[in-house]
Amino acid sequence: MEKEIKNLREQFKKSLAALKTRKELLIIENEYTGRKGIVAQMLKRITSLTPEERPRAGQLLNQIKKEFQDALIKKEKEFSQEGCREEEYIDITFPGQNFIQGTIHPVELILKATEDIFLGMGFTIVDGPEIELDYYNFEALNIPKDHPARDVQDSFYVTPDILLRTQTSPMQVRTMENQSPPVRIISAGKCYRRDSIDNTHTPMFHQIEGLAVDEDISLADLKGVITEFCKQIFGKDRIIRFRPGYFPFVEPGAEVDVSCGLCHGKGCSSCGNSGWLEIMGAGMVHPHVLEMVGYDAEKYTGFAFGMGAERIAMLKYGINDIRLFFENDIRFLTQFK
Ligand code: 2U9
Repeated sequence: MEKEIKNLREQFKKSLAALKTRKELLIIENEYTGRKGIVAQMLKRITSLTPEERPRAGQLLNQIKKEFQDALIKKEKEFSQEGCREEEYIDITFPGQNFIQGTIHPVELILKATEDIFLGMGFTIVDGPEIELDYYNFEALNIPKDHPARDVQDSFYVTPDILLRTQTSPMQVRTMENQSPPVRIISAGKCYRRDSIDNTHTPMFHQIEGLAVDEDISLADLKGVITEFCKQIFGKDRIIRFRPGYFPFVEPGAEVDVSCGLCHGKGCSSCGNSGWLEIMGAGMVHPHVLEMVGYDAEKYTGFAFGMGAERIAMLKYGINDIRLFFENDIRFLTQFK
């Protein structure tokens, strides 16, 4: 075995001299002095030697292992002094690569924030189909076939009775059909209308609607709930006002404005000098809509409101073109966190 050890020393010297990278050094270290390396295997073979030969072989093998380890440490130090090219070894002290994390879409931020605000006021969230029956989208909301309100919600029809929902109200009707008052629900999601694209219209947009039906619900409840929503979304200093507005499913109906955050009602270029920004439509649920779902309209009253999520996002973040939400420009999208 003595001769074999001598040869091994020569072989190791050659390998060491040919070393160019730290990676190669690790391979050689493993090959010679590793747990399953050449020296370890030779040490195992000692048992096959005569008892006289064993002490000398053991001594030589331990000596050569120490020699190899010292030589490898020396080489490692040389590498450190020279400096290595990055791809040749892994520097575990080097900071890790940044993980690129996505951001939440601004419309989704508004949908989630709104749902949270109304959950906090005791509402529950309902969700439903985007492909709807004409009955739930129009008829049950006081918009029969010949009603002019259908013209302003030009729709994508799948069959004469089925369409892509133009508003999220159908889900509210479906919920009322399956549930007795009290009802406090928020329905939010995608809606579709055959609008020409411009800076405030896209054929798909997101709507958020709320509905509360119970005994003794009044316009004052609606005002309180909308005021709280506006303060949480736009800021504590905001106030709201109601202007009369017509929607077939509510009576009376109102357009709701929030005071301008820049001029606080005085009038500036961002609010068209009016001091107010229109944010939603609202009103007291039409008694006929309540009757259509089987509610006693003498006993129960309700309020409802509806808004475009994109419009709320545009007002909150100062965005002037709705198309930006759907162009997937990462420079735009990553600004919202
Ligand atoms: C039921 C009864 C009544 C929801 C309402 C509005 C007024 C409204 C528009 C705002 C901008 C739609 O996105 S938009 O184009 N909505 O003005 N929505 S009251 O009224 C309901 C809903 C459900 C059963």
